[in-house]
Amino acid sequence: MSKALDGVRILDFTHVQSGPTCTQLLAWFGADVIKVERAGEGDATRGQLRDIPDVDSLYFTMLNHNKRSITLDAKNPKGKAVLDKLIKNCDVMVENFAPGALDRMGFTWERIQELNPRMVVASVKGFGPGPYVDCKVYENVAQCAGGSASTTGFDDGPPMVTGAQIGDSGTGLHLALGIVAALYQRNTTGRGQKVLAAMQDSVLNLCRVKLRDQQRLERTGVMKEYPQYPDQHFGDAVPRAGNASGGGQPGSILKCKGWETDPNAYIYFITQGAVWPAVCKVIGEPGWITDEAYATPAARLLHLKPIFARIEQWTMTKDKFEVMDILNAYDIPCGPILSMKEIAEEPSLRESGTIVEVDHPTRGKYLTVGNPIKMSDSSTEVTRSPLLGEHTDEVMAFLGYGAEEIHAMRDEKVI
Ligand code: CAO
Repeated sequence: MSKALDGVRILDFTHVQSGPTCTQLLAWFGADVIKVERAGEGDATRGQLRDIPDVDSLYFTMLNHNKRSITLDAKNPKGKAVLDKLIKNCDVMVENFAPGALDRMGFTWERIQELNPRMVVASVKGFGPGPYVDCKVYENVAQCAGGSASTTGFDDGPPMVTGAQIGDSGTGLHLALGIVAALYQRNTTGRGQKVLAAMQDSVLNLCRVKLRDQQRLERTGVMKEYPQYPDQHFGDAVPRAGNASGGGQPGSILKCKGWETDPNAYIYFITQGAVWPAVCKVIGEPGWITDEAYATPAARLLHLKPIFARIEQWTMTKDKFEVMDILNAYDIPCGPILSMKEIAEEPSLRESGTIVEVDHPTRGKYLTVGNPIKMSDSSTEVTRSPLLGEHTDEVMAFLGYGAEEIHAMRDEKVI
């Protein structure tokens, strides 16, 4: 079977998480991704959070599948000459160095265009143009600067970061879309272009509904589906909403049987208007179907806390999977809180290729998250991440270097 991005060659100058997520996706869609790493050291994540001594970490392996790796000192003149050739032979360069690093290496946009006017140059940076443009940024900084932390957590607690890596992997996803769009536009213009995904912007895009709420709050002074309503005061900025859905269908995380000892014995329960009568019947409150205080969504907004407390009395009598089975029979939207252990062991996720077991020559077998995007005409086979410089010789040979030159450059630590 062919792949969506067959024939696209990527110069992958990325490291850590944000850039590598992007190029891994492109590799899963069939692009030939050549990861360029510093000779001797490689991507810093190879050695970070190691669980086995001297073996590439899971941090690295889980972000760099289906790629080739070459080592190169991009600050050495001979290394720069190799990069020139790579630029001429690739369609896309993806990088997430600190601001200005690529220019300092001598690879400005103008220089890259001179070498290959068709090249798409895609960058992740912490911030777009503005006061923080020169800052180095990691995941949680982006979550804080993009509006996520101020709107996550509970009203009586501090701002909170989330486990989902919306700053890094979220930005990598945005960048991948920009690259594919730029390649599509190149079909008509014949030109490459610069593509920028700033981590602050990507987080904010994922927090779009909170900017919606900011404006609703400014207009009306109150947000009736937030837990602060009706008893507490609203300030001038969107407050943290705990586990409230914050959307048009009120929801909450409720305890299930076993919550005293199992930190994940909970379910997310949504009281969608259309199934309110079913909710009332299931929890044993049929009178609430017609009771004026509960009968309409607007009336219920005044009583969400006691409503969820009553529903929780019911969910606490069942385990989360029993609750799920019972509610699904009535089309009541709900979701069990799944631990990573439960997810790793879930057979359906293995069958769909969302969780994949990969074999690695020095690590052995490990689990990873496969391609979350499934395509009917471009399947994904997840292959292990490359060892440092594993493909240097073959890529150098492809660029026209002979065995002796490769040997000499290795002796000089250029590659
Ligand atoms: N050969 C020679 N030099 C190389 C090289 C190579 N193959 N690869 C990298 N380098 C050099 C860079 O040119 C840079 O040199 P200068 O400082 O002289 O310009 C140096 O290595 C360090 O690069 P860096 O500043 O990008 O790396 P860092 O570890 O100091 O910072 C990070 C890391 C992530 C904070 C920074 O790269 C950054 O802000 N990136 C943009 C935002 C981003 O992607 N953040 C997400 C990271 S994932 O959590």
